[in-house]
Amino acid sequence: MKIIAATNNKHKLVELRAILKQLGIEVLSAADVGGIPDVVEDADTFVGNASKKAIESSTFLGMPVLSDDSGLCVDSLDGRPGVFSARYGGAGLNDTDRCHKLLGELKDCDKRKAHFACVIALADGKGNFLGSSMGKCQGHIAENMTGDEGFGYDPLFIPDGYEQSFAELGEETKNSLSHRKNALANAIADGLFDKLK
Ligand code: ITT
Repeated sequence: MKIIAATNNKHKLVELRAILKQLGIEVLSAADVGGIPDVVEDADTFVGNASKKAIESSTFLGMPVLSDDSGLCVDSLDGRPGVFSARYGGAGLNDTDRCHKLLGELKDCDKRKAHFACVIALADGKGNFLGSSMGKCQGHIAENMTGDEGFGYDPLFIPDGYEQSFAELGEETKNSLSHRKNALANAIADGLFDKLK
């Protein structure tokens, strides 16, 4: 089976491809099909944004599409940056700037519990929204950035059961336990991909 990932984030694409390859699903990029227009992510939930991205992109392409809306939720910040993870601190910041901003907000704070969340949504390109599934990965925010793999907040996030950040643990370990892996596993268990057959 082939499906297009409606994402402009090349790191997500690499992870989605690696995880779904093991399940026999080939992931095409937006570039592979000539590009897709940007979707305005103005919903206030991961489900809302993921659904919007899947519906608008599949309608534009007339092809089956998978979308991913994800972010980092920090308990002591009432779940921030959450759905605003990609825009935390405003436009013009890069991933490293955003990590520093988060470390600044958590300065002297010993309550560092956090989780990554990911919602995978599917639409069939024939006007049907096929549903969405969420996955989470629990952990905590490190005192400093470590590691150089991955993207986004990976240098700060230490998953439960480990002592290294996602950026230190690397792709294979991250993809075996991440929020994205769990969301895809749930989407498969929920039968979303079966609706495309
Ligand atoms: P698309 O909407 O085009 O898919 P995006 O990067 O804008 O790309 P989101 O709106 O879902 O995607 O924002 C997700 C942000 O959350 C992402 O830019 C990272 O800052 C963070 N994030 C999500 N998953 C992550 C992961 O696995 N590791 C590190 N940071 C992650």
